[in-house]
Amino acid sequence: MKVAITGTGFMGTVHCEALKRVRGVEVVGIQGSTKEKSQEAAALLELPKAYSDFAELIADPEVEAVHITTPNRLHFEQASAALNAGKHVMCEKPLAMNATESAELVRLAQEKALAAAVNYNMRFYPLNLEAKQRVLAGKLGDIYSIFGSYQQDWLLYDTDYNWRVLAEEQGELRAVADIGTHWIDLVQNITGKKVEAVFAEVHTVHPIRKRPTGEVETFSGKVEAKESTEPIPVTTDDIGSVMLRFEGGGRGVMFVSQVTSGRKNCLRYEIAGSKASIQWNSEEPNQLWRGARDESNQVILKDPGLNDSLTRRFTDFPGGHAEGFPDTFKMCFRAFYQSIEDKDFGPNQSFATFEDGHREIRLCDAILESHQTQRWVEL
Ligand code: SOE
Repeated sequence: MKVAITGTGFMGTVHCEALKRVRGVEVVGIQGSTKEKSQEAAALLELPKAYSDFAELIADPEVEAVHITTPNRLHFEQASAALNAGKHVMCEKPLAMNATESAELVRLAQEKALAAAVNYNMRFYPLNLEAKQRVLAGKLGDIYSIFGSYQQDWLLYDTDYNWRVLAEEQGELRAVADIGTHWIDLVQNITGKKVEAVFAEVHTVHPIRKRPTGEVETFSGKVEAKESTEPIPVTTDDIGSVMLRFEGGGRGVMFVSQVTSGRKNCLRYEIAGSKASIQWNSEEPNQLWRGARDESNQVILKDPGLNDSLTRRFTDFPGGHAEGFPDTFKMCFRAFYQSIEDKDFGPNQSFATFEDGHREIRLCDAILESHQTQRWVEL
């Protein structure tokens, strides 16, 4: 399977390195915003082809699948063009800028009968798969509550800047859409329960940020000081609080923030059922806490020798050998390319499909509407 990547930022590199670790996949080229950027990235990542632009990439008959890792505003146009050119698509989240676009992508992928995924990679930490299996096997009982958070600190200061802070590049919601959708996708995937209604408030801590003149890579602000800046109005949220109602009656709360000192990339959930509860933290991903009322609590370790069969399919190292962020990409791509090999383009996949990506966008719309109207909004 020959693959090309569009986007040469943080995510382009992560995708390329992960793809090189997936059996049967060959990355043939990359494309950035200019020919020079494509060449620089191709040299750095040791890829044969540096495309001049996206049109050249999708016109390459050798390319069978495209990974989209560009800013959000390009996702719709690029995913549509790639599907129309007969390529399978793995798109970074969010799938598109609004629900009209994402609905159209769902339709197009079905019409073309191609594999179409959104990279909600968090699903592929082995212990999140273990959590899913435990819920499915009824070990938690009926789900009563789902709560947690996703917090980062890379946008803490008003001098922190990246394209994501701009509504025209990221979409109207930022913290909720950029990291909150990971949390919602993850807990929905683990519990099998979809969010039915939301009540939300979002908040912008820094309505004016100091934009450095020139481009700024995601997470790079702390190591690369910029001398010259200009003030820029920001409407996207730094913080979001969302109450959630899940299918089957479960209640939940999600808190997201990109301005929490010391929290680098910290997703936490606690899922409580009638028999037991589980809790997980992405900064210690190889441990899953299990709480029980009538027996001692436990810490379940990532260990293929002890974990469930689904977890084992997506775990490559023995217990005690930590697996983390880059491995989740490898495993997500493994599942994606397996579905292509199996010619299984249906909706029930272990990775997030375009349908899942579309639902996340509808959820963001509902969260924004709830914030604006200060009432519950149903999906
Ligand atoms: C930035 O907040 C970001 O890179 C997200 O866009 C990713 O989806 C998340 O994995 C890490 O943080």
